Amino acid sequence: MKAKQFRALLQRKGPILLAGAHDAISAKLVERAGFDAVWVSSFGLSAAFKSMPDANVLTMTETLEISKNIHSAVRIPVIADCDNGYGNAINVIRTVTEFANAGIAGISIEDAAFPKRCSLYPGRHDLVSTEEMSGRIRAAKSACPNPDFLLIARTEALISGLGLEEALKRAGAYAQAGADALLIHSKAKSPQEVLAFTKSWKGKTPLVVVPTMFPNASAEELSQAGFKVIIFANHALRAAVAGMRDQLRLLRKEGRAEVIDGAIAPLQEIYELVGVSEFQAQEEAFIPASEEPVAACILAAGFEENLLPLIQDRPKTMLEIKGRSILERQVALLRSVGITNIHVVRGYQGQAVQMPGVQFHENPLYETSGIAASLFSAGSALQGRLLVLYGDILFDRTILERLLESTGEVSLAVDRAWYDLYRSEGRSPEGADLVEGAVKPIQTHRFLPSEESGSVLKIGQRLDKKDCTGEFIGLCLFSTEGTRRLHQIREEGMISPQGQPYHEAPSFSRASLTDLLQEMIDRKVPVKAVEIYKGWLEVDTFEDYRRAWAKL
Ligand code: SPV
Ligand code: MG
Repeated sequence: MKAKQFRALLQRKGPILLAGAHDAISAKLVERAGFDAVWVSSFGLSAAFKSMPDANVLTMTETLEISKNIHSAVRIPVIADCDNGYGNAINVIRTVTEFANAGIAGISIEDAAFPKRCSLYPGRHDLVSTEEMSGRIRAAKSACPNPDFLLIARTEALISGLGLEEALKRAGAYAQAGADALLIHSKAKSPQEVLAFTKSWKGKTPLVVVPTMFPNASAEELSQAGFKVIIFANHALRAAVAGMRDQLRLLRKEGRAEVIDGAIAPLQEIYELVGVSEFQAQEEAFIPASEEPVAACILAAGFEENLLPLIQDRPKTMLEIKGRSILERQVALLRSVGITNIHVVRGYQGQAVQMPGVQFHENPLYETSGIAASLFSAGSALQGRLLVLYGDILFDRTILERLLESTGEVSLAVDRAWYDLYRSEGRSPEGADLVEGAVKPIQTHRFLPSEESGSVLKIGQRLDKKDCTGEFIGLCLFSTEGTRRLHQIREEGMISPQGQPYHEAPSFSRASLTDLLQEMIDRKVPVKAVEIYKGWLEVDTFEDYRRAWAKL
């Protein structure tokens, strides 16, 4: 396909411009700069891949591997520099077959003897005979599995000082042997030598030039003179070396990365080049969100005066409803969706909280601290994907399943029914954790949870109800990144001055979960609302407890 693409370029008017690449990312930049095709430069590969001279030190298979990487990274055709074909006609047969089968558009082989030395190096440049090279070309053409594959025959006659006549003679013989294009290489300091060649050349085979040593010659000028393909062979490599050399020196000297920030590609550019957004879309499409195990932390330390004497000898979470405590019901539900790493934070009447197979943490300061402090009592158990829930709520399994499917950094189960209650009856449950969402719901008598979860703008108990869109039910999921941010807030909160209000709390140590969530929102951590409609209850009062009995 790419071989055909290159053939089409040959039919187009004007020159075909190639730039050399030494790896996949430099090839991508060649493509983005608008070049027609990529030149896989043996000079560039030897330097970048091995930091060795361009002297047949890279094997055919090494060159093939890198050429394949480059080919996969770009949509434009790739022409690989295969030196002298790595040996005689038999080696050339294998080379051409492998490169053509790999989808490379074409290769160049030169008449330098094996092992070759880079054309630009001073010193001797031995060539094989015209007959030997013609045999290699015939072998390549007869063995090539793709008729569109381009075989560039390159003569080093000018490089080795054999002169114009020899260059013309060899070029003619190579065209005769079946070459699809002829590269006339020169290391003269001016384009005169190659221009003299085109003046005398009478053949029809397209000509290729590499203007490294005569950089003042423009593509336009070379094209006018008769060159169809112009290869800027090593400029990307040299640009990269100059950039790395200068910025590394400066970085070493200053010891602070900021000093070179303006001179290096932003991370976003690298992400974009390597396709991070496609990668994320694939992750979302093909990797189940639940693959990373979820830990759960049940916050059951608090004391609720309203519920005395019911909770005289046990905390709320141990209240029995039809023979099973709230905690037992929660743990059974969590296990039913595969969550087995379960932590419970105890405080008030802690000794009464018992449950096989869960891990306990203590908040001895439950009387004077907030829910956030209870959460942080679980310490290093707060790791990876983390579900956090109040110890006094009961909820439907589907709510839990929907929350676990959410891919946000922080996802809250938010009951939309609150909105309908408030709008129609002007009522809001005492002490409800209110949520202001980015998307205002429409009040209707029917409801279908939105597949998309909207952002949470504000959360707290003292928000203006007119702006609120739902109630946080006390069940939320943190992604691994969300949990990391939670720890960051904890560390910073611990060293913040005491006695200063923290969102709605009088201080950080008395903060509730909603204060932590508001802090996350303020820090631009994406907090999403997973919309639900009823299907849960909280046991905060006698009335709640009575209702729980009636409902279950
Ligand atoms: C290359 O880029 O590897 C070439 C061109 O073959 S030159 O380095 O000028 O020989
Ligand atoms: Mg080369």
